[in-house]
Amino acid sequence: MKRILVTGALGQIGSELVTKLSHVYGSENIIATDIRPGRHDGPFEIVDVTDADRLYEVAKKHQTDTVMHLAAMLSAKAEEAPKKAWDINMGGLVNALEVARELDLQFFTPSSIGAFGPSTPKDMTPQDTLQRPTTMYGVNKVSGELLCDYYHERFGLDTRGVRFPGLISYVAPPGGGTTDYAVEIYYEAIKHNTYTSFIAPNTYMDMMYMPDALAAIVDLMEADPAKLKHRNAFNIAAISAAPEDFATAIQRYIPDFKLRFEVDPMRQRIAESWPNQIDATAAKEEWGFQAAYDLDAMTRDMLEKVSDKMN
Ligand code: AKB
Repeated sequence: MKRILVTGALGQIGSELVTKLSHVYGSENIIATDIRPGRHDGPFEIVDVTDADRLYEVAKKHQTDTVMHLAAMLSAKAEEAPKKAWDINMGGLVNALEVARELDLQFFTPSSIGAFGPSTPKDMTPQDTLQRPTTMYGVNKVSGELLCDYYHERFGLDTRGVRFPGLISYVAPPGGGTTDYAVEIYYEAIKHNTYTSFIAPNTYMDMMYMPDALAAIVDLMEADPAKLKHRNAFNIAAISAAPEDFATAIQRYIPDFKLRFEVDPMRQRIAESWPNQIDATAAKEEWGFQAAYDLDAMTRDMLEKVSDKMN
């Protein structure tokens, strides 16, 4: 039985991942940690990932065998405070990797479509390609991928990761990303029948519904290591969409929904530096990745769940 420590457990991914892992492995085996107080049915500990000693102490105390390191600043926030983002994203990652090395733990951390840049091929972006991102978040993600591969090669650590698209969910809000519009649009559709997008029309980015993202983490971590040619990090993809595609999908259920635009130049610049659609062939071949939700299935579920939440 696994004993999994999750950092950033109260964030957008963490809050749902802890629930999913609790179902799969038992809540008593999931050690949820975050910088602020919170709770789940199993152990919860306050951990600042920039404090290496505290991270080590908590991992050891709970006899952890796996770390899922999620605590990070997202792209838009990182662009506003680049040095702070470096300290949290890279400092936290190297601390978590060191704890994994010292205690010999399996290791997962997410990369992102943000690990690509303007010189990367934009359509069907290959698994192995040019990665020259122009954002601090992207620099952190590429460095993180390399660092995780380094720990695997140099120390034999079982590090694994995926490049997440923009993740869409209704449980916890995303914190300062470029793809956040794709979550906000559903809340505003339910509340006000209208949404003003900070991303311009015809700006395509990869998106994924949270249940597919969570299944991908569990499946990759359970995959036979002998089959993995890649490690950090696999392209995974489900939906490639622009704001007007979300509007059209929502209008099937809310016909008078209106989409307006007020473009935020900083987030638009980030979005334009990312791919339109990445190629997930390596993830499919090496560990059987398959997304279940397309734009319509996700929209139907999001509208239902967000409206239940509001009532
Ligand atoms: C962001 O927009 O920063 C994230 C991501 C794609 O990594 N959602």
